[in-house]
Amino acid sequence: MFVDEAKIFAKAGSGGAGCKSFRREKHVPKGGPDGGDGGAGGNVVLLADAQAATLIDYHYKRHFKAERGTHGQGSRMNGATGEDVVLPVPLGTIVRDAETGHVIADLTHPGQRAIVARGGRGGRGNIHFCTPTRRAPAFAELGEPSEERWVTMELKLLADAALVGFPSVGKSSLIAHMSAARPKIADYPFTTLVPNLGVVRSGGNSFTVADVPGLIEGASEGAGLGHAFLRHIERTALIMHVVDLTGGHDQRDPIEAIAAIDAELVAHAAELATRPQVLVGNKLDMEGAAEASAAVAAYAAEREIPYFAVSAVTGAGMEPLILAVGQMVHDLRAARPIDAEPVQEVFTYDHPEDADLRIEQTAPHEFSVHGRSYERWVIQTEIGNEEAVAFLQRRLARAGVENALVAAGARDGDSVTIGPVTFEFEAGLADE
Ligand SMILES: Nc1nc2c(ncn2[C@@H]2O[C@H](COP(=O)(O)OP(=O)(O)OP(=O)(O)O)[C@@H](O)[C@H]2O)c(=O)[nH]1
Ligand SMILES: [Mg+2]
Repeated sequence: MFVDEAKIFAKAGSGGAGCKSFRREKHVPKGGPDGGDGGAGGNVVLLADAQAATLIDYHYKRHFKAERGTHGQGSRMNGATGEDVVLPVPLGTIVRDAETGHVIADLTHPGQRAIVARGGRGGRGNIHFCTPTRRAPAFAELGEPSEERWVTMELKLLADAALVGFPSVGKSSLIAHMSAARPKIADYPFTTLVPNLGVVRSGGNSFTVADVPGLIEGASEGAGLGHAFLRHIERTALIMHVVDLTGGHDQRDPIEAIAAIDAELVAHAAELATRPQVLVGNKLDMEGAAEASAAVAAYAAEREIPYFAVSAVTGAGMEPLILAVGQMVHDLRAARPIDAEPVQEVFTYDHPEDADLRIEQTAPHEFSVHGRSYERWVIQTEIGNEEAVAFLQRRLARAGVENALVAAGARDGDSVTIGPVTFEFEAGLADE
């Protein structure tokens, strides 16, 4: 089975705590602060890798955890940064937040990275909190907790060519003839339920071909099985449009069948109207197929579409088809040079809406403060440490949180929740 979806749990490393420490020297009873910073936690990163072909590895191992940063120490020693976990994924992988469906990244070029879970920042050591009036800060920042989330990965096949057509026209029979792929072949519609990928050798070249489930009228609106697979076709350079020259069980006129499939492709994505195609008339070995083939040949010639009449069963006509498709793929690749140079692009996952300060009144005399940095300040504060809490309160007041609370109607004694902590509101802290 060709695997093109995976879901993983990514947990970054938390940041190490800053250190609260004072210099100790002979003859110096109490030296200045010398607590170092905590190290940052490692990230979980997806890396677009031209060597990776499938997402199958992520079906077996699904939990990934990056290293935490270590704590700062005395003598100004900073903690070590946690190691990132780097997961290679194939080009063409779309990465989403599993919960919200938000697209974090579309990894198409080698070297692109998506940070799917960001490591926590390290807390600052007490040397940073020294001021002329606070010579001996008896507090340091805690490390920032790490991010964690479920992430889905979806690989749109990057096959060179896709076999497209109604069910039972012989798409799987064709890929079986052209490549080492061995899909199920049977005389009923929707035999193929998941895409098959095959590698075809053609002259000195090779190309990849995808056999996808059959399309039917209305596929672009979700009818049948084809809909989910139309997206695979979007990224192939060439469409091998297969038509059953016998008309199949439904005795569908081949020309009408071709037009119906083309209409579904365009309804799915308008750009598919101009995607290079070859028409493949299949089942040439059957009675009446030769006449039908002549009609299709005329139709194709009028539209300047290359046409090949073949039999996937006897192999008749297959060699010229394979050579022609190989050549077309070769030319298309040359015309669309994919920059193989690795790119240094990093996608991060920010919630811009979370960054701003937002005050919410949750009940009479109860307020809640939202905003990523404010919540982080609280989380990184050692709440049992009076000096640390006083520092936090001044910091929040100076950042305008106090004024915003007053404007929202908060009065002394009201409850204010920021992140995991609830405080009693007290105005005027900024002036201290
Ligand atoms: N006589 C003849 N029969 C063929 C030829 N190609 C395919 N068939 C038959 O047509 C039927 C359908 O073939 P498949 O290859 O499964 O067709 P498909 O297009 O993959 O069908 P779905 O997966 O259902 O969309 C099978 O019974 C095949 O044996 C051919 O060239 N000649
Ligand atoms: Mg099939």
